[in-house]
Amino acid sequence: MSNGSCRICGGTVKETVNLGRQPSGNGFPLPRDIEHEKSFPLSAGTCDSCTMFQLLDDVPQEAKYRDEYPYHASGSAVHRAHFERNARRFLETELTGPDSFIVEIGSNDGVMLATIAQAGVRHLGVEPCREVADVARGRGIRVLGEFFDENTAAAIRAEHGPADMVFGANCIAHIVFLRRLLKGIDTLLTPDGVFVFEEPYLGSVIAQNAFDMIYDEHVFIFSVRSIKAMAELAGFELVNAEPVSLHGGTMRYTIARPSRRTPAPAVAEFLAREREQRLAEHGTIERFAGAVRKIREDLTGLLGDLHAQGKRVVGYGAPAKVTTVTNYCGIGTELIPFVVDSTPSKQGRLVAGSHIPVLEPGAFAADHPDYAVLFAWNHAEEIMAKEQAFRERGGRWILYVPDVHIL
Ligand code: JHZ
Ligand code: ZN
Repeated sequence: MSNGSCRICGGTVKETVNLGRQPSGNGFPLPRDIEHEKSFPLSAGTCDSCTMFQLLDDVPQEAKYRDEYPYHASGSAVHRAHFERNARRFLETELTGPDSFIVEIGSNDGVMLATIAQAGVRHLGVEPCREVADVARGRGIRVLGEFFDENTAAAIRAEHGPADMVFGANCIAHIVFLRRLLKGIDTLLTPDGVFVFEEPYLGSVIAQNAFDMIYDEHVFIFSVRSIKAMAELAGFELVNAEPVSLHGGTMRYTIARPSRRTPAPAVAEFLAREREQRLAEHGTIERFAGAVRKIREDLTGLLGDLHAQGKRVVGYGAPAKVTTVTNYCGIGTELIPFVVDSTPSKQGRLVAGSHIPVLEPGAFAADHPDYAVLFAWNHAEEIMAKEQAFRERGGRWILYVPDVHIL
């Protein structure tokens, strides 16, 4: 175990969870490209000073956010409905002026901005991954194909004027140079503007032993306490924290310039709850690391037993999480011959590192296996509703969070 330096405050980050060497979570290489696959150390811990949970090592940004970045945020009906609700709320609260302007960092395929664009409100997505950005453009959304930092922010302000609101979902915690991003927010926001972002919540990750939320893209996993510290270091104030049910537990944070907004009671409430849960303490993360080792033992034990009994087991969903789980547990095609996923850009590719093929969901429906490991466990309801025939024919789901169990 080794220590690192906090990307937010310069404090000491103590390595507490070590998931070994891993490829990039959303790598999904083509079979012909696996010989060029790279791997990186994947370990994490919290900062002694500001409490930010973070990875110890960096994976180069360009290795992760390529033109053909495979994740499409519109791939789930539940997610589409959620982001449309977000957009409607923003239109009713922050974007009510005659010429309001919203910028979204990491706008992906336009899942949120589509509603803003339809309402005719000025907007700009900032998205470096070309294929998803093109999908958004095809929906009538303006997108700048860049990474967001203080320079991009200055260029956007020069061209479009200040933004009433900046939004980001499932991407702010990806940004190694978060302090530069916050400088950009400072450059871009109007005096009363807000930066709203929703990201996987450390409290939920720990409560559910969701170790598969740890992969190269998730440089940080935020808590209310660490975001409050980060906001203050950057000259902002945390004014709201709202839980969101996506991705197994997400928190939506609102930060504003100091004394411009009255902080919602939820901020103090979550801070108190995190203190009670000892979320910032190394001991808590050490217990989590122990639970994760037990999940590995139980899952490989169960899959090994089923294999010995001649049962057919496949995987359902190819989220980035499948990369962490299969590589950490050493699960390959001998135990899981394939996984299915509805995202066309992942089909025909392999899970990075473990090289399990990703097929289209028809491969599951055509010949139901005895068991399916639900790697997209955060979409359990939507997927189980869609795949009722599997259960009806006696198929069983295997889940591995918060512990290994069969449904
Ligand atoms: P899903 C994403 O991670 C992406 P991932 C990102 N890296 C991030 O930060 C986190 O979220 C928070 C498929 N699926 O949403 C679609 C079906 O096959 O859990 C997806 O490939 N059938 C930005 O990758 C995958 O499952 C279905 O019916 O962990 C789910 O990926 C449904 C609903 C989904 O995100
Ligand atoms: Zn720190």
